[in-house]
Amino acid sequence: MTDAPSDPPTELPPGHRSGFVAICGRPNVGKSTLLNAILGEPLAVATPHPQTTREKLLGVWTEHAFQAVLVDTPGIHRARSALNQYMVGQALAGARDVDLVLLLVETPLVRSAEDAHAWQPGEVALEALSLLAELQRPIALVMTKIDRLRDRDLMIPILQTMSEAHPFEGIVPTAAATGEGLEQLRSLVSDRLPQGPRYFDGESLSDRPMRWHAAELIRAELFEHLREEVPYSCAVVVTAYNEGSRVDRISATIFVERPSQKGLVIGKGGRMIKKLREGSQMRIANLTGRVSEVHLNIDIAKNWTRDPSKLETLGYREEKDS
Ligand SMILES: Nc1nc2c(ncn2[C@@H]2O[C@H](COP(=O)(O)OP(=O)(O)OP(=O)(O)O)[C@@H](O)[C@H]2O)c(=O)[nH]1
Ligand SMILES: [Mg+2]
Repeated sequence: MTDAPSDPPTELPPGHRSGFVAICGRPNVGKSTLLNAILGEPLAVATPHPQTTREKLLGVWTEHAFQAVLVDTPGIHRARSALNQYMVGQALAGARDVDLVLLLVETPLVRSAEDAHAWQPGEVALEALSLLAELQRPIALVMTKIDRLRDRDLMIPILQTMSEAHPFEGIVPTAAATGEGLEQLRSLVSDRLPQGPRYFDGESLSDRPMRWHAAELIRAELFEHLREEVPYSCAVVVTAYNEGSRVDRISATIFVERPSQKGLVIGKGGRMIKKLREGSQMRIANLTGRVSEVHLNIDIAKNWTRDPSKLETLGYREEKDS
């Protein structure tokens, strides 16, 4: 993970800090939401469904005194299919060689002091922690979604239990939804970055091209409108992205695994595909600030989630250097 520093050091204040910070944890704990809350932009797709994020994404957090390159990662879980194994591989690749790993753990919804004292992290969370610990990078614990806990005193025994699981660099309770804890997280991150120049210019927000983000935003629409396994069986490939002065024109193909899913994506009288197209246009416009016109095709890539060579054709490729 090395990019040539792009700003002349003279423009930066003395003692400027910079580095990579991975955002890791089980699926659905709020990793992408936290990245978006820190950056103040809907850069990473976040949905109520676990295993939304499939690939790592760099989100560049630039302040005067530091630049933290945040790495949003897929949830670490027990993976069976080729797609799920790719996702966990992406998560661990995202945490390799970083300056700090943020391990996100969802605040349990305990209702009494007794429950809070008895609470233990789940097996999958502990497995995620041990996989990350093997990378031998410093790990800080970020408890997420504390806004859902009515009695904040119940947090004390929970933090005590978590602090016994690993010698964390720090522990911060947060709620990306309300902004709680983000200032404390900012201090924790900036204090732990080494001194150094910026990796990206101050204007960059993401390492991914707009066509990648467009495909992600179309996937977000699939998660919003389609049920059960259907969004998990979909891959989106942007085949053309023409950026105009006022309107961006985007063509994309949605690949499903089975012919029956094609009918669900099109919907009765084409109503679903119309809804997906309109929603995608709104989401893309929201990120770019320009009007977007989306054209969607649908195709079948039979059982692609289980076939490593089809994953590659659909763009899910391991980078050579990670
Ligand atoms: N109440 C509350 N909900 C939150 C908060 N942060 C995230 N969520 C919700 O938790 C769900 C999952 O959020 P994501 O950001 O997609 O979680 P993730 O860890 O990126 O999930 P994967 O990519 O699937 O691993 C969404 O419905 C979010 O709105 C929070 O601070 N408070
Ligand atoms: Mg995510």
